[in-house]
Amino acid sequence: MTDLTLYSMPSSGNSYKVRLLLALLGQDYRHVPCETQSAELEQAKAEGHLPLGKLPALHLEDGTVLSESNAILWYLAAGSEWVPGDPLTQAQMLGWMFFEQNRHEPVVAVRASLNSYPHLKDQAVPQVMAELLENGHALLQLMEDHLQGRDWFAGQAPSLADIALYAYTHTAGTRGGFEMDRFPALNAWCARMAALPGYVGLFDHA
Ligand SMILES: N[C@@H](CCC(=O)N[C@@H](CS)C(=O)NCC(=O)O)C(=O)O
Repeated sequence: MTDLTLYSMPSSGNSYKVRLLLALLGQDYRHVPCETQSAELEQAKAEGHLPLGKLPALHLEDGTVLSESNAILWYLAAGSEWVPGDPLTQAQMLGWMFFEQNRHEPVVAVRASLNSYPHLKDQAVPQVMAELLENGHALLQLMEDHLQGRDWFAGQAPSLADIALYAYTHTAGTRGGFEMDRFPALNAWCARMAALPGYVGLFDHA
């Protein structure tokens, strides 16, 4: 994997997951930033660089394009320490990655988007924001409960589950307005993630 091009949205957690894994793996890549509402994003769509119309999209050396953030993580991490070796822990990791896309992202990330992107302000009506807040707190509590007595989401070491869940959890307070003081185990886990060798933050990219 020497010639990788990543189309990613700088402010998006789904895109950040991939940038974070690439950094943790020490893997070089060409970055094409396409922020929301930007000419670059429209151009990437018009030129066919985003087959599913969404970011992130990873272009491989042979021209193959991979979509869906968690599928891209799976491809990049194959054979690395980021995928547990035994099938049970691997299935637990995948379970948290599906949870992230099916339940966490549609609530935690959506509230952050409504809160922080000016073009979505019209949708950020009080009832919607209140429901997302309540539902998000319940999801974060599930994660908090799971982390009692354990450092990582699946198995004894950090895995793709941690990267997938970290992307939108670490900004749930600052961008989403969630009350993160309620979740000490989650906050400690976020600190462990940020201390990993090679870690980059959401906006630490070319
Ligand atoms: N399930 C997809 C979600 C991708 C997605 O919704 N990307 C958004 C940014 S978070 C996007 O490309 N938005 C630009 C647009 O819809 O025009 C993934 O995990 O990759």
